[in-house]
Amino acid sequence: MDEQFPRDGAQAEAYIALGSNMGNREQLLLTAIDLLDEHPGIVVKKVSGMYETDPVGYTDQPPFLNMALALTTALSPLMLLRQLLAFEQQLGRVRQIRWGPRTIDLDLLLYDNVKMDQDELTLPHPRMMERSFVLVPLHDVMDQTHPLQAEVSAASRAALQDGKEGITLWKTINWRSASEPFGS
Ligand code: GSY
Repeated sequence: MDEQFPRDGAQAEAYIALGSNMGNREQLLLTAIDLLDEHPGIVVKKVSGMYETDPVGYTDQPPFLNMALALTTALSPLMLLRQLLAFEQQLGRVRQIRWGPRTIDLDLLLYDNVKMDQDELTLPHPRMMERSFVLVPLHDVMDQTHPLQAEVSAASRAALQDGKEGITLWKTINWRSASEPFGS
């Protein structure tokens, strides 16, 4: 599929998860958003709140800041993934332990309705529906008509209601195109 991209200027809709728990977490996340939006093949459409979240998995590490973005892109899924990895490197990504602290994580969650399972990339992201730290911010930016919207909405509400997931809204972000729908 990848060779067909970019598809004559057509824009795909994609969702990205961001996380940081090392260094200046807030600045790293905001710089990552700027880098994405400055890329000629990417337009950031919506930016979630910034959530502080208890670490999941390997718990002996500092809390994360997590966010999600909705964007449109002329890049293929693999091109977008590789660009995310390049931005991680540019931001000086550090991760000493596999599930441990990291300066910046940029994960491709969804790309249109693409389903793929390759060594380099699986779509939708295979663990996204199990992770409240992904679902809560994703709910902020997900298009109302997206096929997963109802599921993401229910999971997000449940995670915030019982308070057990350790997710709190840390900051709201005033992104300039925050209210523009995908089509604009
Ligand atoms: O890509 C996931 C990195 N990560 C996170 C995270 O982003 N947030 C929280 N709360 N826990 C995490 N554990 C891992 S690994």
